[in-house]
Amino acid sequence: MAEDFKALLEKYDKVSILTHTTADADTLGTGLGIYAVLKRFGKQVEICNLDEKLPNHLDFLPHFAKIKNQIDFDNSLIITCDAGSLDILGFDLSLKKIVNIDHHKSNTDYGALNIVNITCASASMIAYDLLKNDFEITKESATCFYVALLTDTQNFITLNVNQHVFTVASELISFGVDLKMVNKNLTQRKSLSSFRVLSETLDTLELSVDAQLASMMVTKESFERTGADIRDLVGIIDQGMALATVKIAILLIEFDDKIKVSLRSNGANVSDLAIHFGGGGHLMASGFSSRTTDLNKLLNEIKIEIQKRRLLNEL
Ligand SMILES: [Mn+2]
Repeated sequence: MAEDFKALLEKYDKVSILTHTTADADTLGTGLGIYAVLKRFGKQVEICNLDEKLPNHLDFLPHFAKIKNQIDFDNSLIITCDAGSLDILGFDLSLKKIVNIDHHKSNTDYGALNIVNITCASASMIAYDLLKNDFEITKESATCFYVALLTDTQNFITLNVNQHVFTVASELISFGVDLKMVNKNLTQRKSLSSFRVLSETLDTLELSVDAQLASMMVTKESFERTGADIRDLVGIIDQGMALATVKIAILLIEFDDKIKVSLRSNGANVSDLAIHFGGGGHLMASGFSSRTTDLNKLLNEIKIEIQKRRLLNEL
């Protein structure tokens, strides 16, 4: 893979690094890490994202301010980060040569080169493995890859964490990552609106199927009352999974024109469940968007599909 990547990179002077919408620390950290590496290597590099608002608390990542919302290069090599499908990037990439760096189970192998490994806990692990032998890894790029890994594993506690994760983390730290600075930025920069929306959303918690299924909702009114936006919802669904009896958690988020759904499980295949509704993701963490505007109707449809697929223990 690394050889194929190098050969492809040699053919291009310019590289456009793309990160997915509803950006998280993995897509941005992976993208910014690759950005730092390739810039140092002498390529012309740009990094792009189509979100209206990026997660501000990640502005400590090197080159964060360089992220822009359009592709300016013609004839550049495209590198996509942590994106299971083209639609979540939002850019028109027809006729473009794409390197697809990802770890989602639902990845559609849309690239000319698909560097997809679903056993990796973050896309940044894959990027680091790809680059470490042929390119110079600096403190800057290591910081980006490390933050992506730390965040995508929820501080090293997701079920895909293994010894390899800690080996990579340790190697990255050896490049001089400032752990105090990273930890402070990741733990002490919450917005007040994120607390308020967490509180309101926990109040909507409903347990069903012998308390194996947890569901919560964020309504448009709740966004208005709390001043929160989608960036403030990170981690809320995991509160549902934290309950002892819960095997699947669902979070429905209401917008004017759609409902976004996040799914989590402790083993059941919610990736295929999300694909069924037009989305995708990981085996135990996935999501989709629906044009339906009725929260309860959609929740019911999901519950029926969970039952059909026997994703929970039979009563
Ligand atoms: Mn990821």
